[in-house]
Amino acid sequence: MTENKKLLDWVNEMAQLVEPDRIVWIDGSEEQLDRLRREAVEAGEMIKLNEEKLPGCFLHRTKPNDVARVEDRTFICTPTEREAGPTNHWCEPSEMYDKLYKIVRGSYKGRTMYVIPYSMGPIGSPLAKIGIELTDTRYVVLNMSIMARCGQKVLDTLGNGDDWVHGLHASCDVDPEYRYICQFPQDNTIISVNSNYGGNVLQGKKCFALRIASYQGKNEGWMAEHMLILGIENPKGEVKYVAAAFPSACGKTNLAMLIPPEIYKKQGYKVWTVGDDIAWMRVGADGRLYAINPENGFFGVAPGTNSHSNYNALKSTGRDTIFTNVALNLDDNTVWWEGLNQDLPQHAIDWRGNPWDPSKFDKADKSTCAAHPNSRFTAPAKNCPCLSEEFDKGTGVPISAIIFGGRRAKTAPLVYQSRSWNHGVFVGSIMGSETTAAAAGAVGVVRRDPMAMLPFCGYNMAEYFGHWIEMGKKIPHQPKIFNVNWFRTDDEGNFIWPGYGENMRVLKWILDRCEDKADAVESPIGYLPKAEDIDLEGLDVDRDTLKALLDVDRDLWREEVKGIKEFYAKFTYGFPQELNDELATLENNLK
Ligand code: GTP
Ligand code: SPV
Ligand code: MN
Repeated sequence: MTENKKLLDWVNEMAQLVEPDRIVWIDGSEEQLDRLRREAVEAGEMIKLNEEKLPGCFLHRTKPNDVARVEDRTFICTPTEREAGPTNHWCEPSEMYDKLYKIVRGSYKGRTMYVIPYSMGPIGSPLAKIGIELTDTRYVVLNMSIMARCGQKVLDTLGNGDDWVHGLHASCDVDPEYRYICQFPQDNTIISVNSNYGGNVLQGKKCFALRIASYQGKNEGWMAEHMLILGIENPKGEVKYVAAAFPSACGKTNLAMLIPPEIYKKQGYKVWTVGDDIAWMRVGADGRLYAINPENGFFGVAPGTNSHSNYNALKSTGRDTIFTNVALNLDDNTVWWEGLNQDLPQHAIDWRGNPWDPSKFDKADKSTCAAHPNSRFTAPAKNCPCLSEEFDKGTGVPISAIIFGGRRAKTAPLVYQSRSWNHGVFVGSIMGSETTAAAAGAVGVVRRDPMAMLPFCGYNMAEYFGHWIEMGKKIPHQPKIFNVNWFRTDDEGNFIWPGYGENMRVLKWILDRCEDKADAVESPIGYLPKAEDIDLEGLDVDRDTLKALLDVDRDLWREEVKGIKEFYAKFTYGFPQELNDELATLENNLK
């Protein structure tokens, strides 16, 4: 399939290490994928679902100990600890290679090595980059084939080049004690072992497109971000694009596929999805910031997805989709998860593979759920009814606004705008959010997650902040930077803002601000909308509630400043003075 000597040598070298019985190169053909699907079903790795209702769809269950990313076992391996920085786990590369090689040595015995050539970004796009992942797991091959462009065409594009990310995945015994997700940015190398969960082993996604790519972006003058990209078409047919960074399981997929409320639909507004998780952004010849989505599919959170909350996501999962850790509805051999509908399946198998008793289901107790809270679907992007025409072009879309956001029960208002690029970088750097089931560990604890990149920045985060500041200087027509919070709660803990499609009302204000069409009021934290400038027509939210959603509580923000100082104190080397200045301004504004 290739005559690339460096590539062939590397595959051989790795094969000698892991000792597979055979090597299979993934060519990207439907025949080959179909054979792998059949084998996976025969081996009990996947369950074929109802062909009439869910054509081409399969269910897979991971081991119960392997259902989310493992941040405490994720390492950035650089010669010095300083390069990885205070927010990453670090290990010296040769030490980690030794450790990993011991774990994987001979681990493919009796198994097949699959060689997956993949492109992040449309093949041949000047913004795309190539990776080769070696894996012993059909599930990884089949997921990668949805999430990235894979096969012979990628090898043809690579030719005899040597610019590709080297990836080795070994499932070993899926033993959490020996689970490691390691990035070696200087070597363009990723090794993940003892896991089969998406974010750990679909290496094109978080390992490459964020951790390795963020490092490449810093060196090459571009940005790799944990951001959705969406286009909003106005009644005149003009499309403006925004990119938004929310932490894991905080609403990127939902916002990316939003359906505008009736009042906007009537006027002719439309929303187009470019990406739901990752954006690669570069300054274009016209001085604007251009973004591509390097992925080719959606690895989305299943629970809560339904025809009302996210019709387009649900539609995207209607065919050729792999479901992971959702429930199996035995009545019609389809899938179910909490929030899909109100009809609890009467005969179902839960995500662990055990019979599920609907009478014991208690919404408040996650252990009674049929689907795991971080169960996911892997769906081809081309299934999405609102996929942007720009998706496959690879030239990127110009970004008018960058939006940060997280889950904050109280502090952050529904929306505010930064006063400048540097202030916007500050707003991104102080992002806090309540943790979710997307990563192993406690759920619902507020933690700092700057730019939603805490688990994904492949180098020292202080330098990453510096890179943001530097990028601002290189973008003649900078996007405006905003912060949103869909998750404010009342005293009973209920969300005040209806969210989902209604978020369009906030996006509208954001776009109006970008075009100088909407007013704002100054506050200690930045510009806030006037309550009358957010359209509430057709919504069961009154002006007073909206005012409460926009309220900036000075006492809470003074507490917030303390938290930010504590967080900033972690950083010494490379921390930009601009952010300390912004912090001083905020503190001063709150006096
Ligand atoms: P990753 O794939 O982990 O990076 O997550 P994501 O940011 O794409 O998250 P996603 O859109 O899948 O949302 C995850 C959770 O947030 C689901 O439980 C949604 O129901 C919930 N959610 C999304 N948008 C809103 C909103 O506007 N309001 C509220 N209250 N919940 C929302
Ligand atoms: C996230 O956790 O941010 C995800 C899912 O998008 S995973 O690919 O598992 O990282
Ligand atoms: Mn994500």
